[in-house]
Amino acid sequence: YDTPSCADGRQTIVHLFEWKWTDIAQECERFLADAGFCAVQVSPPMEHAVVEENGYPWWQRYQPVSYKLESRSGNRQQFIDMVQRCNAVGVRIIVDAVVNHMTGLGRSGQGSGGSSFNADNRDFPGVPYSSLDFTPRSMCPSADGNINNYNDVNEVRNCYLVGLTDLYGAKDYVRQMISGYYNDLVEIGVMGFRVDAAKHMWPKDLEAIQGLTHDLNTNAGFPSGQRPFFFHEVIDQGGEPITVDQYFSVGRTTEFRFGKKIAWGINDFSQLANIYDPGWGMAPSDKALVFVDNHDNQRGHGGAGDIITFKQPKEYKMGVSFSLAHDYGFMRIMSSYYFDDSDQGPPGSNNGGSTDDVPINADGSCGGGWVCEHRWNPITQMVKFRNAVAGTQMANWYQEGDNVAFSRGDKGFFAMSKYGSFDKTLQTGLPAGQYCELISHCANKVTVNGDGTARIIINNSEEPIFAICAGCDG
Ligand code: LAG
Ligand code: CA
Repeated sequence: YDTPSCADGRQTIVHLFEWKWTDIAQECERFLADAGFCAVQVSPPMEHAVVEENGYPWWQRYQPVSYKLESRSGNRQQFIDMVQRCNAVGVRIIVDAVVNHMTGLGRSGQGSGGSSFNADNRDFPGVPYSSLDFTPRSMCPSADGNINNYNDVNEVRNCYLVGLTDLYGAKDYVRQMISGYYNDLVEIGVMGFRVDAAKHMWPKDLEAIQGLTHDLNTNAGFPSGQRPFFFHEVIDQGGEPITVDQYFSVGRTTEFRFGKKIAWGINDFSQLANIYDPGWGMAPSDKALVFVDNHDNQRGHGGAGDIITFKQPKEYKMGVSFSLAHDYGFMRIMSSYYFDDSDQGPPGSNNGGSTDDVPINADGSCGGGWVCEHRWNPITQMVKFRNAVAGTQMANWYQEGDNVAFSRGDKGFFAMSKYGSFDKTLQTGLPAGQYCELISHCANKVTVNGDGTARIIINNSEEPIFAICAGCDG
C-alpha cells in the first residue's frame, strides 16, 4: 500500500482543495501532466451534509451522508470524466476518504445528492447505515461521548470526533460498505486514498477494509496486481499513545512534524539540518507522506501552529522548494483558495450555489480567488527537480548563517539564501559541464568544473532559490 503508481517515475502530488471535477480535468491536461505531477488529491467526492448556517463551509465535506459521488465538486459523471481524462495524460487521482464517521449529531435533512438522513437516529438510508452500524456508546469511555482525552486510545477511536457519529469499523457490514465505496472508485480508475481521521480508527479495521479492496484497474493503465496507494491521516506530534508506526502495515502516514520542522528551519536555517528526526518518532522516509501545510493546519484546524502557508509567500516558496529538494518522504503540495475566515468555503460557495471555475491568467497564475501555489514558479520548477533526482541521497551539505546548499547524488544541486544574495564556490557533486539554473528558466547558466565545484550565485530577494540538475533544460 506504500507505493504510489505514478507514471514515468513522477514524485509529487498536489491537493487541489475544493476544486470542481471539471476544473481538475482541465488542470491535468493543460498543466499537471507537462509539469510532471504524479497525482491530484481531490476533496471528498461522496455525498455530504449541506451546512447553510455556517455559510456552506469547506468542512461540510467531512460530514458524509452517503457514498454516492454527488458533492459540491460535481456529480458522478463529472468525476468519471475527470479520472479518465487525468489518467489519459498520466496524472492519477487520490481520493480523500472520510470513513471514520458520518455527519455530526443533531443534523438531519438532505445531503448534497438528495439522500435523506437523520444523525440522531443514526439513519443514513443512502448507504444504508442504521443504528447497528455505529460504535456502541458503551465502548466509548468518555462521559459526554466526545473525544476529550487523547491519552486514552479507546476514547480517541470509539468516541465522537468533534460530535461526528462514529462508524463501527469492527462490523463486517460496515467494512463491506466502505470497501464497496473504495471498489467503486478503484473501478472508475483512481490510484489511491488519503484516509481521513485514521487516528480515530483501529488499524485492524483499516487492514480488513483494505483487504476487501480490489487491485487497481488495469484498464485505467495500472500494472496488473497493483495495490491501491493508502496514506493515513494520523496527527502524531509525539506525547500521545497513538503513534504513526501503528499504521505502517496499512500504508504510509501523514508526517505532521515535517511541516513544523520546515517552518522552524526557514526561520533559522541552522535547524534545516536533520529534518528527519527518528528520535522524535518521525516515520521513516518510505512510510512518510510529507507536506509543508495542509487544508486543516493552514487555517488553524487539526495540527495547527508553527506552520508556514501561502500567506507568507517568500517563506513559503523557500520552505516548499527546500522540501522538494530534500530526499525525505513522498511529497504533497497544497493548492489553496484565499480566505479571511477559517470556515469559509471556496470561491462562489457562500451563496449556496456551486463553486466557481478556476480562471487562468495570461501569466499562468490563477484568478478568481484561487491561490494555485502549485503554479508558483519555484514550486513548479522544483517539482521537475525532484523527478530528476529521484532515488539519490543528499550529500555535500553546506549551511552557514542564512545560506544552505546540498547535492542529490550526482544528479542535482540545490541552494537557498534567505536574503537573496549569495556568491560562493561549492562542491556540487555533479559531472563537469554547463547546467541551466531552473528557477530562472535557464536565464542563469552554471558551469560545473572538472572537480565538481561551481560558483553559485543567488541574486533574487523574492525567490532566493537555486537549482540545477542533470538533464534539466530549465
Ligand atoms: C480530519 N482529520 O482527522 C480532517 O482533516 C478535518 O478537516 C476534519 O474536520 C475531521 N478530520 C473530520 O473529518 C473538519 C473540521 C471540523 C468540522 C469537521 C466536520 O476541521 O471543524 O467540524 O470537519 O465537518 C464541524 C464543526 C464542529 C462540529 C462538527 C460536527 O466545526 O464544531 O462539532 O462539525 O457537527
Ligand atoms: Ca472512530
